Amino acid sequence: MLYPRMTEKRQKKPLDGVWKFQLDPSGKGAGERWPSQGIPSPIHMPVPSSYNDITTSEEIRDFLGDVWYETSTYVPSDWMTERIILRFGAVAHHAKVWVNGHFVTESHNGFLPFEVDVTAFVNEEKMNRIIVKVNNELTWDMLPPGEVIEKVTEDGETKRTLHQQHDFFNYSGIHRSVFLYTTPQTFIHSLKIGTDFNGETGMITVQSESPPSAFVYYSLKDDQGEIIAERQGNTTEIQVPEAEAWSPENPYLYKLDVYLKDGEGTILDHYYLNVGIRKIEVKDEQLLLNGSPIYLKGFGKHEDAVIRGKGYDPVTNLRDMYLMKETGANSFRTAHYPYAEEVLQLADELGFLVIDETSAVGLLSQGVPATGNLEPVFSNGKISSRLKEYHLDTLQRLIERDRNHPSVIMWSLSNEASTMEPEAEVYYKDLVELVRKLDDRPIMNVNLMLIEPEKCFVSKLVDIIGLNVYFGWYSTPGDLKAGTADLRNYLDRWAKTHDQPIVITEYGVDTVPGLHKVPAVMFSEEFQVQFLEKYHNVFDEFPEVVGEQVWNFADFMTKQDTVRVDGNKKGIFTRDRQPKMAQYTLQKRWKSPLREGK
Ligand code: BDP
Repeated sequence: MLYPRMTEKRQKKPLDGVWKFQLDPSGKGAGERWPSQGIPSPIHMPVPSSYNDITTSEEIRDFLGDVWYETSTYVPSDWMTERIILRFGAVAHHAKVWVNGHFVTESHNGFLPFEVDVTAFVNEEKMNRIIVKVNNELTWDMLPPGEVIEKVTEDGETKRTLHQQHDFFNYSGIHRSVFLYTTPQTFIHSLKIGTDFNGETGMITVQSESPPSAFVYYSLKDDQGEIIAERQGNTTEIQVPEAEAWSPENPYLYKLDVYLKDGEGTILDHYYLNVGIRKIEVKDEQLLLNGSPIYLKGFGKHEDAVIRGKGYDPVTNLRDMYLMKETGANSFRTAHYPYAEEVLQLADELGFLVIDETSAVGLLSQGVPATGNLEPVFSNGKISSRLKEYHLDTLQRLIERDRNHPSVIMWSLSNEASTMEPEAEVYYKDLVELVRKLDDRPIMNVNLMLIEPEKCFVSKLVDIIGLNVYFGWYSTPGDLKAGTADLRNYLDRWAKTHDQPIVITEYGVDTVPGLHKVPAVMFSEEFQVQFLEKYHNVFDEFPEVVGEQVWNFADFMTKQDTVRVDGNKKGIFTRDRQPKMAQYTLQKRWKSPLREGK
């Protein structure tokens, strides 16, 4: 799906701002005709943002169920000859949309964009009313999975709570920008860019999907706007001699203008894209960027910020990127769901290598308290064919959305699933097969530290192994000597049983900023520093380890729990993006040359 862009043939109007908002605890909105008559007793709510932390109401923060949003806008008269599209960057988790009382579309994916052609429903001379019903309940037919539990309290009230499997707050609402945009009637439907680099020459392949009645023209320009090549046809190849390869140190972007013309040469449509020429491969237990080994240094992140929750926020995003650069990071993982498209645009421009993850987090049953065992989820039917369809659909849409970003270097299928269950193998085989059909980037799957390398049914299917490790924290708490010995042993077993390179996708400890202790104890800043230093020494013993991403970039909000003090505190930065002591530990390591190849 193409990101909306303004050109001389396309217009766009953001609908971001303050919308009307109302909770609907009894689900009466549709029955009372809110979609056609407007929502009756609204309060003000910003878009994009999570709604949870904006007001002082506990009811709104913890709300589970339907809420309604409403806005109104005029549409310029000169749009009336065009296709008019309404597009949402993401709404968590379910959305139904009405325009001027007409139901136009729905979505059930909280982290991916959706859009609908509303040309037939907009008025030229009157205000247009857009109404969105948002629901934030999770089920085991979707990702991330979850369950609403109903309990009748002593005073006869039904209390509904969300049982979720993942460690981040269930922020809800219209999370990303909303646009009205136009395309001409004859328009470029999709574009797929592939690049290759042999050390000198760059190769760009372009495939466009456009109506057969029109002709496609491409113009490739360097970053000064000088034309390098011009081509024609739905599918084409462009060789770029002495190409500037894209990398974190030199995120050089070419610009590709794409025109659709009629038989007379009149321009019908125009779209453009940034193109980074780069080659990413997994070879001989190494990760190669443009032919040379690359070591990933960086973070697992979250889209999470004070007040706006998971709402798209360019201010926080840029602060994060500058802090990551300053720390010496060259990469991050979009844990545990697809991030806003604008984040990937920044990663292209600023030079970050991105592990792009689906929202498959929590495909792992929690422990059974009586036995301490993990209850299966693949083999007992909890993971249904519907959930698998949803996972496949998410992967396909993620790849179609993000495949043109040079920053995206691999796809992560899931985080910490029950891959020790034999039934997981068939499930993941189908995911892998789909990805291979759609794209040639390496595939990763991220493992929980309870997964035994000898008994994992999925790792053999992927190109690169992600490991989340917390020895000395969740096991042998506070004992870093035992923790690092366990880590060494664990990595050794992975290295012996698998041929693929390993990225440490999570390692870290909760740390209260300002808590200092000598000797170090858990939760102190000293403990976080020592944990990182000791882990790094172990990583350096393993040539198979081709990357380290600390959990987490910043502190983030979780549900209320006995093991969380106002959220997860494993951040290297606080939630308001100020450094803890450990930032200097990372900066020292990541800004100096690591051992050969790292
Ligand atoms: C890992 C999860 C991550 C959690 C982290 C933690 O992948 O989402 O936040 O543990 O416990 O298991 O901090």
